[in-house]
Amino acid sequence: MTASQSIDQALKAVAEALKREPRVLITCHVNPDGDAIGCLIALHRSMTQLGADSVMYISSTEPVAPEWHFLKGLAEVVRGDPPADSGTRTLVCVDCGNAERVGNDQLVAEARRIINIDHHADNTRFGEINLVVDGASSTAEILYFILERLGAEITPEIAEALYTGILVDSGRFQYSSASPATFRVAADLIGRGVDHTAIFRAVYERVPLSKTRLFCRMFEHLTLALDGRLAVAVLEQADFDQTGTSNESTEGLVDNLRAIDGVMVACLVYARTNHENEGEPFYRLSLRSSSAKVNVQRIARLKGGGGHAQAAGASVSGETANQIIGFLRTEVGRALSETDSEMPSRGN
Ligand SMILES: [Mn+2]
Repeated sequence: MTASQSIDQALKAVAEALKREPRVLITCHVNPDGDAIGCLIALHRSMTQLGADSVMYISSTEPVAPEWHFLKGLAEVVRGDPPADSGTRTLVCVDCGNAERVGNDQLVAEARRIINIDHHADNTRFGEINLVVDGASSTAEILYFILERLGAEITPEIAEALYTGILVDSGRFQYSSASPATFRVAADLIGRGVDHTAIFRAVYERVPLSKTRLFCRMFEHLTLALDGRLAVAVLEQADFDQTGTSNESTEGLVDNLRAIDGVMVACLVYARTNHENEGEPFYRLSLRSSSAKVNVQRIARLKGGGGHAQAAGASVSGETANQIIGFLRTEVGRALSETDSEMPSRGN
């Protein structure tokens, strides 16, 4: 059986399962990005259209990054405590690599059934039904093919939500995960009324001045190591306080570190502005790699995190920023030397 045949069967199986679900609770990972929220809205609208009783839910209560505020339907998402009748609903997780990322262990433990739709290579297959396509640009791209098989009408609102997920997770169609299928899906969505220029402007060109100031702080605190191949920037609590920002303003910042000429691995280390353990150092690491040969997911996993080969993250408690930088030098150095040894002709 070819990979595409098995993906086709899995898409069909998920669509058939969703058709039979009268009551669903759709959720994604905590601190959601455009792919996660886009999928939440697109699937919710589709299930509602097909007659299901559907609720959208995100366990974290931190404000969603302003980049995603334009998405219609965001205000309908239940935050914090799940609805009282959650135990009677099938839990559908979109863009969520493992059960912990749902952010509510009890909800997962008590779910009557879990359907897991994702594109993270390290997805733990925690559902009863799992559709994980790790080569896909985004969960939104996978969802498009599910909705097609569900027979849902791709309304302009659904198209906009899916397009946003694809746009942001494919790095504006520039990452290697952007395949011919990605472009075909995007073209179809634009044909259905997506105003791609308006979405581009909403996501990338409405940057609050406060975030731009945080952006400047990031470059002020930049450290280059390993012959300029590792870029690390640290944002402390004071940087957020003095610029009037909080963690949601870090969305996309790390990509600007990776963009520096010569950088192969970029990491933004930032203090959590909303964590529960007041006073305890608690950093979030956002890692990016510019080469498929350097796998940052493996590095994130050493700190209990995960993600994709070229985009991953982790949370670290009980370490100083300097200790984290030391860890990154060691591990990125190791990963780079493995890459070097694979390329014996390198050197002139
Ligand atoms: Mn995603």
